[in-house]
Amino acid sequence: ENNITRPRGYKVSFHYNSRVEDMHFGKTHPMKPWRLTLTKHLVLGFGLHHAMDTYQAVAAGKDQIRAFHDSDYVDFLSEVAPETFEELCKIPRFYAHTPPRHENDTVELGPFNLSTSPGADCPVFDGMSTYLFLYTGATLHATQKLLTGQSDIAINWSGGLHHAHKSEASGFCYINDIVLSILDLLRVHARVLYIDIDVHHGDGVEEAFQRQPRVMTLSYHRYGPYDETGHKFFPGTGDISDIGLRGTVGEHFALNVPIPSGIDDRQYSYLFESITSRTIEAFNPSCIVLQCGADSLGGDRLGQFNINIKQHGDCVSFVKKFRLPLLLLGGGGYTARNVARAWCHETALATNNTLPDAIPMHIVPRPEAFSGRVHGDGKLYPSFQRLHLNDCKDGELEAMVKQVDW
Ligand code: TV7
Ligand code: CA
Ligand code: ZN
Repeated sequence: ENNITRPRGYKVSFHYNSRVEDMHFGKTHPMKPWRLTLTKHLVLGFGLHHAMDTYQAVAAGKDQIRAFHDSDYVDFLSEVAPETFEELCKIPRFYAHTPPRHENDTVELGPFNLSTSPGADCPVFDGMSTYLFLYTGATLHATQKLLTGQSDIAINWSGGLHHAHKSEASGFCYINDIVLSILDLLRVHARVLYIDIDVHHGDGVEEAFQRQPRVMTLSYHRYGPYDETGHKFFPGTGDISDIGLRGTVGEHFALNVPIPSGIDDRQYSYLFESITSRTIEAFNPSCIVLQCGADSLGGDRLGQFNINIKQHGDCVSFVKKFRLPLLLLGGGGYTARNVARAWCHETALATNNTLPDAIPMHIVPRPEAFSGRVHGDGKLYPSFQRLHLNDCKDGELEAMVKQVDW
C-alpha cells in the first residue's frame, strides 16, 4: 500500500471515533462533519494507519471536563438536545447563565451562549452531547499516550476547539479540549507551549492560561481594523500588544501574531519559523500542543489567508523537528476537500511518509456510501483526485478566495 512505513525511533498514535461524523450543526452552518469523513478516508486509503497506533476514542467523563469547565455548564451540555433545550432553559441554575439581550441581535441566545435559532454560531443540535464528549475523549486519550511515553506524537483531527470558555460556548466550540489537555500535561511537564495556526485567534486557550507562566500560548491569526461591514474578524482579539494578563506572573507568556488578509507562503513561513523558533528557544518547553486549524489555507470558506497545503504542513514539520512530545489537533477548516488534503498530508509528515500526489480513485469516498445519508453537497468533486500541495497561487488571494474550485 504506497510503501507506507512506521517511523523509525519514535511512535505516533491516532485518536478518532467516526461517530463524531453524526453531528450536524445545521444546513447552512460552515462546520461540516464531512471534512472529518474525507480526512479519515484519505488517511485509511493511503494506508497511513499502518504507520501509527490507532485508537477508537471513548467519550470523556463529566468530571474530566469539570477540570476546566463550570459544573452547571457541563451538566447542561450533557443533558441538552433540541427537544430538551426549552425546558432546561427554565431551570434557575441554567437560566442564570443567559446573556442579556441586545436590541440588534439576529439570533436569540439561551444559557451559555447556546441557541436553537438557525443562524447561531453555537446551535443546539441532535447528537450534540455525543459529539462533544467524543472529540474531548479523543484529545484526553491522546494526551495520556504522550504522558506515559507510549506516543511521541499523538493526533486528533476532530479536536482543537480553541474558542470555548469556562462557562460559555463560542465560535463553533463548546468544550475546550485543548485547555483540558494542557491541564493534564502540566501535571508532568514544567512548561507547555501551545501554538495555534488556525486563521482565528486562539482566545479561549489564551484566556484560560493568562495568569499561568508555565503555559506559553502563541497564536497566528487574521486580525485587523473593522472591515467594510463594520465588523472585526472573529473573535476580534489577539492584538500584538496582547501578551498575557498584565501585573500577574502570566504577563509575557502569551504571544499574538496578528496578520492581514492575503498572506502568502513566503511571508507566512518567515513569520512562523522566526517567531516559533525564538519562542521555543526562550521558553524552553518540554512538550508542545499544535492546533492545526485548516481555515488558514487559501480558498477557505471563512479564512482570508493565501497559504498552500505545502506551507501549512511545513509548520507541522518545523515544530516536529524540535523532537518534543507533540499533540497535533484539528480546529477550523471550512473547504472540506482542502481540510482533508491538509490533515492527511500532515498525518504523513508526522509518520515520516511521503504521499504520491495522485489520490488513487478507489479511495475517493462517494458521499452516498455513508450511513444512508448524503453528506456535503452530495457531489463527487472532480478536483478531489490529487493532493495538490501547491495549488493555491501566491499573491492572488483577493481574486481566489471563495471563487476558485481547486
Ligand atoms: C475553530 N464566522 C471557529 C471559527 C468561528 C467563527 C463566524 C460564521 C457563520 C455562522 C453561521 C453561518 C457563517 C458564513 C462565520 C459575530 C457573528 C457573525 C451568525 C451568522 N454562516 C474556529 C465564528 C464567527 C451560523 N462568528 O476558529 C449558522 O458564516 O463572526 C462571528 C459572530 C454573530 C453570529 N453570526 C455571525 O475555526 C473551530 N460565524 C450560517 C449558519
Ligand atoms: Ca490562530
Ligand atoms: Zn478558525
